Amino acid sequence: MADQRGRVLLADPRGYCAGVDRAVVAVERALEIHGAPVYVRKQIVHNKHVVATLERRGAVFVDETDEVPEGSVVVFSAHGVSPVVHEEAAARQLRTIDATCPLVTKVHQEARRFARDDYDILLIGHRGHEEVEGTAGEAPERIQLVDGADDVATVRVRDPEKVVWLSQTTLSVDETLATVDQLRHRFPGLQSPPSDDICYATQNRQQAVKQMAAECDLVVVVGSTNSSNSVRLVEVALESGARAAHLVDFAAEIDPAWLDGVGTVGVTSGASVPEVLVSEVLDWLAERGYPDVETVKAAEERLVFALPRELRTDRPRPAADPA
Ligand code: 0K2
Ligand code: SF4
Repeated sequence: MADQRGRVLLADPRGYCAGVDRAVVAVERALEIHGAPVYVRKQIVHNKHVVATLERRGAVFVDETDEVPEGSVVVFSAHGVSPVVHEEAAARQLRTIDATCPLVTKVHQEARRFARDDYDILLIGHRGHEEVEGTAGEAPERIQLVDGADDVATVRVRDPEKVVWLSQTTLSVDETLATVDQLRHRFPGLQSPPSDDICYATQNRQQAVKQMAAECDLVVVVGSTNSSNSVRLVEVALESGARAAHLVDFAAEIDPAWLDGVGTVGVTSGASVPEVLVSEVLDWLAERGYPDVETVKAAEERLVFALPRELRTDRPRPAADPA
């Protein structure tokens, strides 16, 4: 038990975004309508607790559609899938529910449009991330992935006047702008996407962390290690002046030694993180001498997406389920 009385700065917004809420509710609704098992291709969102909770309710997570018995119900995750995955599912007569976030679908549409107009597309994102695989699959012959400085240096285009950059939705805003600058140095005619590909939720969560980081001796980010947007919050905290920052899935993963000499702790969570996990972190901190919580507000979020059309009924949406 720490003997000092410290304070907590709590980022707002944090946690569930509109696309994650929709995707989690989609699996819950599919279970209500169709009964268990409902198959889900990949993790519906990148959060251990959400996946474990849905598994207990009867969701079965698989890596690929060929693991789903013919004719079964399968939900596609919030991160999106390439057209090939839709084709594979149709070939196996799977009943698909597409929980791709509409803001990811928007990037897919941009990719299709620029490919149709014969552009070379430089997709900034993390190699191997499901969202990038889905987006790149829209036009594999036109899209090249840019993941870091090596790719910036080696990427080749057919016509430097006909090249556009797009991005993954959950990147660091500042790092992406730096990458675009480097790309534009090589290709001055590089065009930008018609609207931001890094989504509102990613931007707002990073902004809230930036606002509080300089005051924080420690920032605790709640999120899973495979959650791109959550990992970015740790990086943003450190770049913005926090003395230390750590990612944890659960309060029990916090090392009490991290509190040594700490007066102010920042707390936030990634877009795939249910609020119950943040509450547990706040309780853990209160028990150790950090009972005072001040909110640091960066933006108001009111966006709500309709459920995937395969699940729409006249019934109103239930309030966000913390899973
Ligand atoms: O941040 P990631 O893209 O790895 O994904 P999650 O942690 O599942 O967050 C939700 C974003 C889903 C799509 O953009
Ligand atoms: Fe959609 Fe952004 Fe949430 Fe991803 S992080 S699901 S793009 S709102």
